[in-house]
Amino acid sequence: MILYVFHTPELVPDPATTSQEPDCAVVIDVLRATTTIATALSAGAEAVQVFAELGELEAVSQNWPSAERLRAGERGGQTVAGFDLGNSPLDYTPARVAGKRIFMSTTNGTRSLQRVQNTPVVLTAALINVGAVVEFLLAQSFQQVWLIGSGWQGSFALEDTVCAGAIIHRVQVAGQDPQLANDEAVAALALYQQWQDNLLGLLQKASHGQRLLGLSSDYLEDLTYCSRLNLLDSLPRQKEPGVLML
Ligand code: 3SL
Repeated sequence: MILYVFHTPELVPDPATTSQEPDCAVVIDVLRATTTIATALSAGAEAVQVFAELGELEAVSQNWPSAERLRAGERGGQTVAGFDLGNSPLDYTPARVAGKRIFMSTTNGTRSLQRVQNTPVVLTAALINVGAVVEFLLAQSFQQVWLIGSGWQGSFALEDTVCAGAIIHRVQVAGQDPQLANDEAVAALALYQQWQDNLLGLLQKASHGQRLLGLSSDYLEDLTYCSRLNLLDSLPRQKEPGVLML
């Protein structure tokens, strides 16, 4: 398996100008979109449908029965006014989301998903579901897999890179010897090896962790949850462009 890591969606090669194509894209936004997606689906949400733009989300979600939908919106770490939910994974309880379609837009994570939505297989990963992601990757015979961080508005994010490193580490521990095809993949593995025993400490140091804690110290609960390795056996997978299901 050839593994590439891209720190942000902007660094992903443009399908229109490259012949390079992965068999599988794994989108990562540990703080917090992909942690929330894994949690929502594990809590029984019917699907999570993602949008880069809030206007498009509002238009498409109108066509869904109102009792069976929830609108989730985050900008700058805060819930979008008038939406049912923000992006705290802790709000996605079975009582709230079971049977519902979640129409979601976040600052960075949903943009990353949109960037690779034409890849044959698209998964989402967070620290809480790395085991399920790696189990799936090992069971397939993918030639080339891209691990894509969401970053923050075009910049590198420690938490997404450490998750990419955790995936690479698990693939190696399982006895596979993946080819680490770019420097980012080597660096991601090194970051994970350095921080694997203190993932919460890394999330607290990360600029987006700091941003969230600056909004409210209550977000420490979110960071703690997002740092828990392999908590859920949940594998969100794109079933049609922009629609993730188990
Ligand atoms: O950028 C994103 O997509 C979000 O996950 C950011 S936040 O953690 O909800 O602030």
